[in-house]
Amino acid sequence: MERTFLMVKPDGVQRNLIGEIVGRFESKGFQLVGAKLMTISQELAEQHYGEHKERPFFGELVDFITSGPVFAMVWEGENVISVGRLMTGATNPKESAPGTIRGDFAVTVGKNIIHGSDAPESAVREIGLFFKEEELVTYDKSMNNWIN
Ligand code: FUP
Repeated sequence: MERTFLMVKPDGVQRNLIGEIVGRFESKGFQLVGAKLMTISQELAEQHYGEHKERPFFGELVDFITSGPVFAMVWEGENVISVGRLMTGATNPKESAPGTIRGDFAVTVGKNIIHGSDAPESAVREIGLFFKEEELVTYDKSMNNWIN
């Protein structure tokens, strides 16, 4: 089953959007397999955003993502990488459609609430950067009945 890395950025945590974002992915039908509230180190930020190293906004990007706690998650499900990107919306909130997370909650490109892996290779890389294998939980909800 496909997995992706999603992260509520410091602006999303500050604006109390963790529950809203987790709720959208749960309601859609994806399964949470790992999650933690954490502060990103300078080193991890530079690794995570390594592809943007030469871009003029790199310094600001690293400063922002290390400026406060983030909520890092791994989600599992059919096409969760591409569907997760659709639910997240375009990078620039000026272009992200209403109904997407960025379209509904963000205004500026630097502070766009959520990160989501953009391809299978980046999902594997990012999950590996943020989580140890033993922090991810594989479970089948249909195998138990915890409600009754
Ligand atoms: P996304 O995959 O949608 O998060 O977008 P990118 O990987 O292209 O960019 C990563 C982050 O860099 C964005 F979330 C915001 C920031 N960024 C800027 O600040 N300015 C830009 O012109 C492009 C990206």
